[in-house]
Amino acid sequence: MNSYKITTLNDFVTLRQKDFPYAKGELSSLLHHIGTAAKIVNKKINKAGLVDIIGRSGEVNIQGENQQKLDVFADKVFINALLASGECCGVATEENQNEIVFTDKFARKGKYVVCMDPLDGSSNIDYNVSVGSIFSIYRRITPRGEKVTNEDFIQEGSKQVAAGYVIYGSSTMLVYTTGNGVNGFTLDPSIGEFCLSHPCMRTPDDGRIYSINEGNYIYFPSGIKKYIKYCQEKDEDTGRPYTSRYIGSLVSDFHRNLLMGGVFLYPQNENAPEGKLRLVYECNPIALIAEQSGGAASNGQERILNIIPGSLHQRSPFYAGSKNMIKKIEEFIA
Ligand code: AHM
Ligand code: MG
Repeated sequence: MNSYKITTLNDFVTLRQKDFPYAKGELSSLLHHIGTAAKIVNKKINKAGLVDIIGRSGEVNIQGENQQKLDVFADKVFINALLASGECCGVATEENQNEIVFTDKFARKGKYVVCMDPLDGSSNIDYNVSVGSIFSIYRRITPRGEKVTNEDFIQEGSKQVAAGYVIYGSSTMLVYTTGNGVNGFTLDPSIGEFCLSHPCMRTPDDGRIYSINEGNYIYFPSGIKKYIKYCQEKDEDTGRPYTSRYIGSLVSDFHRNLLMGGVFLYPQNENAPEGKLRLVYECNPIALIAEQSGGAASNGQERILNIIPGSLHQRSPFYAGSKNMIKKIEEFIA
């Protein structure tokens, strides 16, 4: 093997274009622009703790720009990158009540819409905890050249043509799928490129980690309470008791479990009767990654990717990870 050879994200998406016989490179261009936006957001996140210091000195930040909240910053960076790609005709994000319709004549011809959470878990930033960006790409339903409408953004998750996330952690990674397996790329800061580090990611069928905010225990449905007790029981055959790990940052919790085997749970509870996470731009993209790596994702009753969203910011109970663990959770809920 040639140890000097690296495969960058851009090399990889271009190579993979051949997997789609009719692809003309539009999706590759879109993924390339998402990668660029992620690098800009990454740079800003790395400086998060310095913002006040810089602001106080009065030397930089006279415009007040550094004070901008990071989730608003990330939102703007991703939207601008998607507009610049020329392949995207509209974006829906957690930060905006309604979908953003790109009206210029090039963007209107774009084939794709993107739904995203530009900075998930942003309440963790002040404490130097990992956060993420989550994205989901659909082919538009409305004809090219026209303005996109709400129906383009609320398609069922199984219609996603690509999905992924960026994790801003001890290193920064971009993980994505186009429905043909999952691949992970680590940002090499010295060259400013995402490099293929985790080809063909597979998650174990069984895991030993459960990730849930147990502080909400008394509010959980009884099936979930019983499942938690099951995780804590001793049973040598299944390796129980399991280990509990919960960061409170979906991308980080999911990513760890993807690599190690485990399950992420965010059930409905008395305070959040539909759960907390948003179906369109949090659950669906993570669900596609889960399935494409050999895992599963469910709302407790049915496959996440089969749910037809009623609205952009709809919430859903969410369980994702190792497939036998998801099956077990569904049994407990039933
Ligand atoms: P956000 O979109 O407002 O950042 O919230 C989503 C985050 C997820 O990353 C995480 O899984 C969850 O909220 C944690 O919620 P909780 O603090 O209720 O456990
Ligand atoms: Mg979020």
